[in-house]
Amino acid sequence: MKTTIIVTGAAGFIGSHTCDRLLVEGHRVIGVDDLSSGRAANLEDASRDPGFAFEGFDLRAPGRFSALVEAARPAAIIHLAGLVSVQASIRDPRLNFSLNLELTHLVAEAAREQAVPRVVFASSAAIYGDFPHLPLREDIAPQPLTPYGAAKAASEQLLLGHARTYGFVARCQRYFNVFGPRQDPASPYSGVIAIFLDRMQAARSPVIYGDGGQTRDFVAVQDVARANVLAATRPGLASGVVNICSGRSTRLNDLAAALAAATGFGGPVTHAGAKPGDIRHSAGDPGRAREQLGFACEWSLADALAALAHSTRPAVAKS
Ligand code: UD2
Repeated sequence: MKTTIIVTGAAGFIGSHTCDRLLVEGHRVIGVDDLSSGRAANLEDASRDPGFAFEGFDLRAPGRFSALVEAARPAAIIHLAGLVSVQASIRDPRLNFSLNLELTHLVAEAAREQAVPRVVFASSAAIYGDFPHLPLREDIAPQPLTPYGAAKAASEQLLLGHARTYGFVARCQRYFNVFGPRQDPASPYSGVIAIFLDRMQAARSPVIYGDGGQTRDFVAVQDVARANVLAATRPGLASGVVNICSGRSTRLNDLAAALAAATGFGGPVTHAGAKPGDIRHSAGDPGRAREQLGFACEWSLADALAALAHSTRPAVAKS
């Protein structure tokens, strides 16, 4: 059934792909974003679709979000707005509290007041901290190591509690290492794939922190967007928490080699000291998302990297 869905953080990396996917499936989409970190250019495709409307305001503006939800009567809110940088949450825990917990409460309240049937939330593998036994399963008790992870864990509980008390469905999506088109490589804290790709396309050596033996579970943003749409629209879902991951572990050294192959980069890879606090291994168990959402990744890492390298215009070589 085609419905109206509100997406917060619509102009962000995951948000814009989620809007695109909803529109492809024929839903009406209202994207909300204050453009503080999201970019209007990310919504170029969506904006050409008559089913898309954009609302540019800060979710904390008094009464604005609630009024929008009241007018739109959405079948679901997909709440993706937040502070995306783990390092920024350590530098500024107050900002993290406001953007990664207060906003969640505001969205939960709007869902309660306007009887929205479903809320989908952008949670993170960061809630697991450095749990040593892999793959990571959803029933592990959260042990976040940063304000970012703690706010994500608290937001999950806040939403699930509101959902139980007031009778809506809350779906918490624990994203692993998401990558793909529109991920901004400019910040030193952006995803490793965006950074490596940017450097290799400018004929600059990527820098691997540590020995490169650390592993991550990389998931393509197009798959994440599809998982968000399933969480928002699949009939009969109860509240729950799922990993959004591939279930595959990739060593950083292998990632660098695969990206070199995809870009034709022939230069050396540089190594630097390991990042303090860097998690050694991370891999999620994708089983529960398969059971509950009918979700499995469609993109292999190799195909997604090749498509990404192909679609990204090489940057002008930097000195
Ligand atoms: C990811 C998430 C973060 C949080 C965390 C939870 C991203 C971008 N970040 O952090 O939001 O959920 O997981 O555990 O998905 N690296 C290099 N060279 C570089 C950049 C990175 O070697 O130029 C290494 C880095 O030290 C790490 C790996 O690449 O070992 C992945 O780094 P990342 O920043 O992409 O993501 P991660 O796992 O630290």
